[in-house]
Amino acid sequence: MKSIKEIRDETFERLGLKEENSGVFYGKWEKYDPEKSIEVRSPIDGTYLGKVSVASPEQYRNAVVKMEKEFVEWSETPAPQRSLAIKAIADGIKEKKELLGRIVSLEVGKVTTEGQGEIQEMIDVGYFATGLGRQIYGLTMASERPYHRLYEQYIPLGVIGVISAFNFPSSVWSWNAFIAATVGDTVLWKPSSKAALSSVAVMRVIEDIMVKESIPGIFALVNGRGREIGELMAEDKALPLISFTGSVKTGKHLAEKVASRLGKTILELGGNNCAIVSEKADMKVALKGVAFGALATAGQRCTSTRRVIVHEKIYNEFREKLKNIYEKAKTGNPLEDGIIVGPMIDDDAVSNYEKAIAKAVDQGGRVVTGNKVLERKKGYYVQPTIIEARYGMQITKEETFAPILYMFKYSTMEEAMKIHNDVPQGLSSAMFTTDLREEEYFLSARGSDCGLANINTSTAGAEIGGAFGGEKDTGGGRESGSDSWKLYMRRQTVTKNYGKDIPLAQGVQFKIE
Ligand code: UN1
Repeated sequence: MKSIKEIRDETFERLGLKEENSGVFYGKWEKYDPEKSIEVRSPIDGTYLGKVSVASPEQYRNAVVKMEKEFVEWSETPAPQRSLAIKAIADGIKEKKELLGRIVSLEVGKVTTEGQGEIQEMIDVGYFATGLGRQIYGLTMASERPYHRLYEQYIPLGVIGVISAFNFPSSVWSWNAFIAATVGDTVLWKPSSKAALSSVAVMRVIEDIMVKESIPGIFALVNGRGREIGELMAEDKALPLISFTGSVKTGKHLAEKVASRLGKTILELGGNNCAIVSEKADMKVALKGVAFGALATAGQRCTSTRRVIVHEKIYNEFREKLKNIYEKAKTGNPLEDGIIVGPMIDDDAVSNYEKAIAKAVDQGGRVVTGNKVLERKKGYYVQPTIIEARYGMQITKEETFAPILYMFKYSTMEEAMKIHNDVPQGLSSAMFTTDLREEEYFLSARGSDCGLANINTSTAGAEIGGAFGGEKDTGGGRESGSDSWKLYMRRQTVTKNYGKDIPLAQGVQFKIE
């Protein structure tokens, strides 16, 4: 097995990355600034990966102005043509999938298949956007007046701000950017400062494709801290919409700021996703679904399964079988074959893991397996943990970005649903059952209160074709598939009179002669 340094060198060379990279791009790359840079180390073993310089307020402004300028022509380019540009970008990313996935793995510690999956998600949404270019529909209504036409049209908003999180450092940007660009917007991206390198790699690949295919410079990248660049974006009237993925706390702050200037937001905030396992579940399917949801990305997905509610009749059997899976699941270098659980993103994440378990035990929880920090100097590794919990424990209502799974027991569907919904967050949910009535209960108004509901599959790992997002503290936003594109446009109701008089609506008379 090659060292992380060797893998880094090879991948950097093939992608044209340097040790010191500018993290600011708007049609051209700003010069690397050693005074303002982020040092990137791999959470796999602490290997130094390189540096990425961040945007100054002035560079930020330049990037916004450039995106405003590009918007004028881009918004007038026919949508089917725009969507072909996105197709070319998706094709180009496909060619570099392996390399880009590796950068994601190196920087945020995803196991190989998940790093590759992340890039696949970009390609998928790119092809979704390709079709969308010919499906931007509005409705035509019957007018109450003679010789009148009443319909709605969708018009691009302008420059869209995207603030993405470390855990999906490229795909969540593409959910927003590829859809927004297809409908005619330009996009300014501020990635997480924990995933600066991935953003540079993605933008380098896209830049090459844009030059080759003569695609105008509709994407800008402004690396920087949330406190600086994020704040500038929140206050900036030039950004009619900001799509934000991250914590509830930051999301609320951002939403308030943007709302105070009457701007729009798409929020994808915390999740506290739960799976219900019925006594009528297919045990194999349920075990795999819950284990994947809880262990994938080391529990650092918004969609990670954090709670499981198991029917009392199969509770002990399920717990023991799941414990077995956990104890066999290998934790370690995510680029090695057979590793299921990679590292945590940083030392803070390890501390949060420790604190949450300590609180859970303090509040009456019992550790079934796990509760061990494996390494926190050369990389950040923890043992995935299962905790038997009781309904009402405060810690189980909070989102801890770590592989910690709380287990509950239930006897009736009413009871299961009560536990399930009694958390502030509402992103993803799952029910494992082969009983049609239970399934429909789960999907009814009395059932899951989340934006995503899964039957016999995991809370994590959504496809791009559906609208992605959640309710309550998750923020209510929707991104990616279905009709999420509407959020990147403004709806205009058009009334057209082609008659020789002006009849008024509601029969109102207006006599001036
Ligand atoms: C996230 O964690 O912010 O559904 C996004 C999933 C992925 C996306 C997660 N397709 O798990």
